[in-house]
Amino acid sequence: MSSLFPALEAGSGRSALRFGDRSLTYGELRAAAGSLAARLDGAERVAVWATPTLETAVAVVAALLAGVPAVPLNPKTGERELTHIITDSRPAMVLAAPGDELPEPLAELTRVDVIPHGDAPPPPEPEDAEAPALIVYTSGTTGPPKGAVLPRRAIAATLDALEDAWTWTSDDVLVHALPLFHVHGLILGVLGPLRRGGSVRHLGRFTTGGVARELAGGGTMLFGVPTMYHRLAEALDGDPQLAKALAGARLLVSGSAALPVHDHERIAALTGRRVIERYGMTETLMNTSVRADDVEPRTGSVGVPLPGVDLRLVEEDGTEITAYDGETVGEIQVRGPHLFTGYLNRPDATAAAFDGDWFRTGDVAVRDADGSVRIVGRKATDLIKSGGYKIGAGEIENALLDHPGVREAAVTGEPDPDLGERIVAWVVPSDPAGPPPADELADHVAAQLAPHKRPRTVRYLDVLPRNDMGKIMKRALHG
Ligand code: MCA
Ligand code: AMP
Repeated sequence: MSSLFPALEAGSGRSALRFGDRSLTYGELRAAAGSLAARLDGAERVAVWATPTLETAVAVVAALLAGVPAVPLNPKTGERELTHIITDSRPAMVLAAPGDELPEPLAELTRVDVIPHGDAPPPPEPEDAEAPALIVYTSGTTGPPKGAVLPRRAIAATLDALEDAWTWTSDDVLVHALPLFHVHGLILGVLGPLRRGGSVRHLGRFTTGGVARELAGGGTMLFGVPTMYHRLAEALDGDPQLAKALAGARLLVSGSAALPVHDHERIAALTGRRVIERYGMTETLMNTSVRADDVEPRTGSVGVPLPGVDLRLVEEDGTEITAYDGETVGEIQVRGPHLFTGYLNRPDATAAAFDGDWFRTGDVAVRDADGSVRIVGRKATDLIKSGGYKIGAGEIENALLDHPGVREAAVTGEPDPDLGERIVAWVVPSDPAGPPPADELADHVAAQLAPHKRPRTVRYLDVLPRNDMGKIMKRALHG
């Protein structure tokens, strides 16, 4: 397979990465990643302490150049989840910025400090397109997160399909503030601009002021989750500078969850620009997108299948739906070169995720006459999307049940104007006279799993509603 990053080979003086006031040109990135790649030689797999920094970008590029699969770690992951990821993926080393404090579950790993400069040319990139490049952990309905193994072929295929859909070029300057341990922020947000030979400006942390500043200062594209666009829509009313900055962008792209129509419309009304949506998944990378050259407004649509992506809708019994009528609802299944190869150490889960060579997304949609897709829901009620993060109800229930003050627990998602869905914990306390305070339960989940998985609301019950089989009836909880 040819190089993932042709622009790195040339190593020009053009800007590649900027995080706050630190930046690297293609030449500097080539030298820094080349030097680090030499230090990874022979490692079977490495973990990357994925803070929103230049070091994370250099570490991931170095691992890709060295042909060593990288596991990006959320630095806020709690002890229970981090232990699971390390035990499951068994990295030989952890790459981190000098001075970063690493928690106990990483203590046994060889630490490699990432220095964002160097002097070595990169090694020749691996030829094998199927070789694993990244392992990204993603939640399911039950149990701990699974590691999706993403080959080089999938990364190249998805980024090249987006080049076509978005007329993405080396002149584009991408602005974003997404975390670097998921597909959206890392593959689209960092590897995307690098594959095109363009540049990325990462804000470190999302603020509406930071977005306005970077878009006004040369940014051409913005990637965000709906929560970020919601916050931009809220801020727009009294902020003409922000409106001007958004209006000047070439492309505003939202993904990871549905962007509500209300936010689409507020942004369009106040900036004259339409946000476009694309639809993807950790296991599939990007499946569909509204195209940049589409002249129709596509509010509520995730657009058409990307080049190379086969997409079908199927009924509950697996029968393919042939209608393009905007109303027949079915599960989205996809196949193509953009798919992962499987879940690490989980052949059972991998087999269950496929119907032949079609990947079952679990997302439910309708298709319009022009082939564009509208997502209307999700098969599993036990998956929650909050702030663009996918969260399994089961993993939070298990963490809550570990708390001595909790006898029984059920977790659901409730609509939330900012987060899309908010995590609600329904708890039967061990001692009804002294239930554990909501803050304590939120802190407990944040420490074990991750802060974004903490319940935002806790409701106390005497018993959980159960059916004759003893199964919790989650639908009855909201009644
Ligand atoms: C709060 N914090 C706590 C606690 N409470 N820490 C410990 N214990 C607690 N009890 C901390 C948090 O760590 C965080 O710290 C800060 O308080 C605020 O946390 P939170 O309220 O959770 O954050 P937020 O302000 O609501 O964040 C909104 C957000 C975020 C910025 C939009 O949700 C976000 O970055 N979402 C992006 C998700 C994403 O990238 N998804 C892609 C996956 P601090 O302030 O230090 O941070 S989906 C994907 O990849 C597919 C392929 C796709 O289609 O894209
Ligand atoms: P993740 O597993 O974290 O990669 O999240 C993938 C899921 O995010 C998909 O299965 C969808 O449910 C959801 N998703 C991603 N993009 C969109 C979008 N534009 N509209 C609606 N849902 C989306």
